[in-house]
Amino acid sequence: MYEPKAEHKFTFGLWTVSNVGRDPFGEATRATLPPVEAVRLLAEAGAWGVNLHDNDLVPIDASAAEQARIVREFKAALAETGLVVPMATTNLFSDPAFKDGAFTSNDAAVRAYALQKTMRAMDLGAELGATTYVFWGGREGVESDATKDPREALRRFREALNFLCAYSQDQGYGYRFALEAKPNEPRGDIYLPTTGAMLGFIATLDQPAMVGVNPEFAHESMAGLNFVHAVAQALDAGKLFHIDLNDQNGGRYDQDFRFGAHNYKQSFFLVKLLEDAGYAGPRHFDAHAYRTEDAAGVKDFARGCIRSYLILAEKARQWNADPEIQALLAEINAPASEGDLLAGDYSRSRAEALKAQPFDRARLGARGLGYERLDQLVFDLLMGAR
Ligand code: GLT
Ligand code: MN
Ligand code: MN
Repeated sequence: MYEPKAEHKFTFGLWTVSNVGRDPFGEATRATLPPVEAVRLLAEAGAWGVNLHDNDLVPIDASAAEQARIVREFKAALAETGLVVPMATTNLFSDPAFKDGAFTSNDAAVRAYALQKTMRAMDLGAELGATTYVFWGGREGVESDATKDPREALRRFREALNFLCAYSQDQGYGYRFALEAKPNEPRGDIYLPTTGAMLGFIATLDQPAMVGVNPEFAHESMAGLNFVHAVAQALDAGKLFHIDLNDQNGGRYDQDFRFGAHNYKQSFFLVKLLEDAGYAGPRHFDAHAYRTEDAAGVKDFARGCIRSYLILAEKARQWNADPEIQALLAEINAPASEGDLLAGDYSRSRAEALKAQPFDRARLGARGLGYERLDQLVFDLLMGAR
């Protein structure tokens, strides 16, 4: 019943299952998992694809010959397992060269290097078959606004994206770009901190149609925002090009927990939103196993992400088929005679009619809406009491 299928497009970042459990206070608790082994682990866990940063696969200082060998071996593992690479991205945050940002750095040499590194990583992604290219500007920010002009930073970021859109077209790669927001960490403040901010920024680019968003559950939650609403806005704008599924307990450090680990209710409404909307893109898990886990625990983690999604998708189907729930929803949305006043486009006569319409304000305010009963049914459904 909870078997993943190709149509679900479950993917993981190479960096997720390869996470070694290092944190700011402690060293690695797991051995490095070579990319080829990560691919095998993901195939066993039921994934459809694997996504990567350039340096998840090819070390930053690899020679051309080393890169060729690594890519050859990786492709062999893909062929052996049937996994695909639908998304690629650039590591523009680990190397000390990017300590003050990549595309928004004050140093023109760093900005130029970031463009070069991204073009090369786009070449690599295209070679592996990727069609989505993610931009997470982890270092694009500041600790102090004394150090960078925020309007200049936006201008630099825009110029870089415009250049790279043109590069993708010039090479015939057919990439769609997906911008990923995060409010902070590793910078004190990261520019364009929310999905909504990204959506506003996209409209200022040379080729907005090529660019959408990659919202992440943990990142929106760190900002205290409702992730389901952020994803809904992206869907409404036709801009949900990719999604980073994971979990997060409130406004803390970026926890990147296993999908479904913490916010059962939000996760349910997120899955219901994606399923009801017919979202057809990859369902990408950008999470990692607890630092307590060994290799077997990492596999449990990966399986858990997929299983939780499938269970919640089944719950969403149950919700849509439940007569009591659907009757309540029908009641909430029942057409009232006043609804006619809202039908159709603006006209002067419609405006006049609406202005003249009497409303029983006290009755509107006094009416109970039955949301307690409905919301309890969410709990009952999720806890298996239905
Ligand atoms: C990094 C970050 C993620 C981004 C990845 C893409 S890298 O792990 O925490 O949220 O999606 O660059
Ligand atoms: Mn992410
Ligand atoms: Mn994260």
